[in-house]
Amino acid sequence: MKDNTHIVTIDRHIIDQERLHPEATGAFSNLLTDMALAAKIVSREVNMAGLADILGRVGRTNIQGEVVQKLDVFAQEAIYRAMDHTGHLCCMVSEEHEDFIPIPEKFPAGPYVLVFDPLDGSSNIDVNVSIGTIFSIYRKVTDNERGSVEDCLQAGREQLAAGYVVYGSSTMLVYTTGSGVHGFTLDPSIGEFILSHPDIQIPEPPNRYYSVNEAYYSRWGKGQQRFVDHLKGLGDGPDPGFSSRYIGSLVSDFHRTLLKGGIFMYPADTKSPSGKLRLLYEASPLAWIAEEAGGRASSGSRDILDIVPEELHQRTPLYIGSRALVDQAEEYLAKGE
Ligand code: P6P
Repeated sequence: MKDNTHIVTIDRHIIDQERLHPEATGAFSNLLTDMALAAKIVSREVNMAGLADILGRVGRTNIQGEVVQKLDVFAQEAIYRAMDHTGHLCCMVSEEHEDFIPIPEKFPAGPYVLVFDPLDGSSNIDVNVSIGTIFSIYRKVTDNERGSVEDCLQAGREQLAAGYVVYGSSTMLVYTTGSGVHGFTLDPSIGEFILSHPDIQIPEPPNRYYSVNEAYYSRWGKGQQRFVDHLKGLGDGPDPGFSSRYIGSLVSDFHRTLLKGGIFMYPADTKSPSGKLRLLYEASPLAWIAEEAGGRASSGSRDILDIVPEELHQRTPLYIGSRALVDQAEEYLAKGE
């Protein structure tokens, strides 16, 4: 059992991780620290959202006379402003922006690229369901000082860091830089992310959870239908004894899958032939985290991490979680009819 009695902040952990890489300059560590700062800012605002009506802030100007932004716009701005002046990034990609986001000329540029979904699942805020931020860091691949789309269109295997923040009953930041997956819980009383989940591994054998929106059953291919039928005990052989969990918030459904095991699926269907989720800033970061935690992530036919994006907001079907279940999903999909 790991000794969890000592208190490790995320800043300390990032420095300790940096020491595993003698060639590190500290720039990369600063990026992660800045991301943690942005997460604290977003967490404060998300947790106030429930009070927005009471405080008279929704859809009107707030007591400071400021026009209140939608939370996902707020999250976008908070991350952008925490990262744009650091001198470590050459450009960014956000779910909120059609094109890649250059670093303002007034700020120095650096060798890294940040891709992120500032607030995934924000439609769930009104009903107090957890939502999240997903991010990933790459090294630029061109000589273009201020970055280019080419620097952003990299396969997930090229990631240097990947992480997410889940704004739930507590705010957690989970990240990997290739040396395991580590979870930190925000202590708002001291404004610090404290290491609470060191070296996360997807449990084996997994809890028997499957997670998919079954309302789309009629739109799925035969292989997908038969896989879910199997998980429900409607296929051949004995009932495998699964339970269904679907929150409808990717970060929350993934976080549960990471800590408990099972499989999360967002399949392709006749309405969304490439699925709904985005490859660059949703599937790839979570896929690396899943692999680092002993699991797997697939498009249904190939590893998510091997897919080279052709456009910034490219979608992909996603099967992620316990390795054996992702493998099994691929087998059913390959059998098809
Ligand atoms: P559906 C939230 O809108 C989101 O982008 C993800 O967080 C979530 O996994 C998915 O959509 C839910 O989509 O079609 O099941 O409502």
